[in-house]
Amino acid sequence: MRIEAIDVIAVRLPLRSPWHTTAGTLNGREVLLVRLRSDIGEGWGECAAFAEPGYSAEFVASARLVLRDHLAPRLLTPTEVTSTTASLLMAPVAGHRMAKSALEMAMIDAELRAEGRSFAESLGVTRTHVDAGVAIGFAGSPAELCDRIASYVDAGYRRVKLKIAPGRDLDYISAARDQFPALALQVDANGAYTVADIDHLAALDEFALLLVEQPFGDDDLVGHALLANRLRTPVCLDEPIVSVDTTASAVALGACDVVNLKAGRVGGYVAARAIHDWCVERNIPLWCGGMLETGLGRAANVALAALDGFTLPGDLSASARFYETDIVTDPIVVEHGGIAVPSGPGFGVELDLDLIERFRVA
Ligand code: NPG
Repeated sequence: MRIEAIDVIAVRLPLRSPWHTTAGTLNGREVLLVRLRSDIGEGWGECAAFAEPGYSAEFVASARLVLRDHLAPRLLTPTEVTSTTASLLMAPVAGHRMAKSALEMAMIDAELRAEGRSFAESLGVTRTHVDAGVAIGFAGSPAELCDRIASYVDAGYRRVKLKIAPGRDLDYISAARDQFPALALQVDANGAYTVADIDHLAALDEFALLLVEQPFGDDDLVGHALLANRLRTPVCLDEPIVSVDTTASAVALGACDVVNLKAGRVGGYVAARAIHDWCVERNIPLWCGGMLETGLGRAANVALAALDGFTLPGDLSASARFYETDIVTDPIVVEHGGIAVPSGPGFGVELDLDLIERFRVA
């Protein structure tokens, strides 16, 4: 394709309820969209970065800047570019994987729309549905947590992920496991612990958890390896997994039993596919992580998660999990505990331009 225009649009969607994480409390989700126009048609991408650099060093303003001044110029050339060559053209720019992912995503959407093919078809997936999994932020008490889990179990979710941190862990998990003995349950610490907490975290083995996600900081692979040697519960990494090489290092060190794969974090869906294939060859279980995406990012994640290597339910929930109003014309819904893999061209969702204008902040 020959790209003619790249628009970067920031929208702010109100959250249905405050989202409490170790990085703070969110009442709205500011998200950056990339609208690409080319000689083969239009495509849309979504950037996973949040307004604040809490979860990652990238944030909305940094992504806008790097897209405008460093990434878009490299692709706005008179020569042909494709989604598979985009990462090479953007490679001279260090980091900014979430920004790169959004631009590459818009190119994938445009290419597939022009071909009349769905993203799922281009991935070669055969599954028509994926299991719905929900992430629950910190609750005020174990009883409140159990009420919220009950509402999601009633809604059909097959897997629940709980946020934990020192002082907000064992009693909450214990209450959840007592009330839901058969529920697929996992915990995510977002790096809130250190290796000094290994003896405390050994208690996680009492709860038959699917995994414990990112208990320690992003770069403490040795700490995660020590914990993995101590626990029966699989250790899952999120932030440190940014490429095939970092996945291989983490696995070689014994720091990673399970991979949380997020296309935005690894630089795009092309890189995500490569990590998926690497993990499949080595029987490393995968699941698709979430970043409170709009229906656009959710649709792309659902198709990705339909690949055979995604053996565990992901953070794949309905648009209504976080948003009263989603910016796609057909919000993502959970039915019978699953989400249908989009079959339309591109990512299979249509953006509602009126809603984008209504929620646009930049
Ligand atoms: O279901 O989209 C979702 C949210 C899943 O908990 C989720 N994401 O650490 O993976 C994470 C976590 C997150 C939340 C990351 C907020 C960044 C900010």
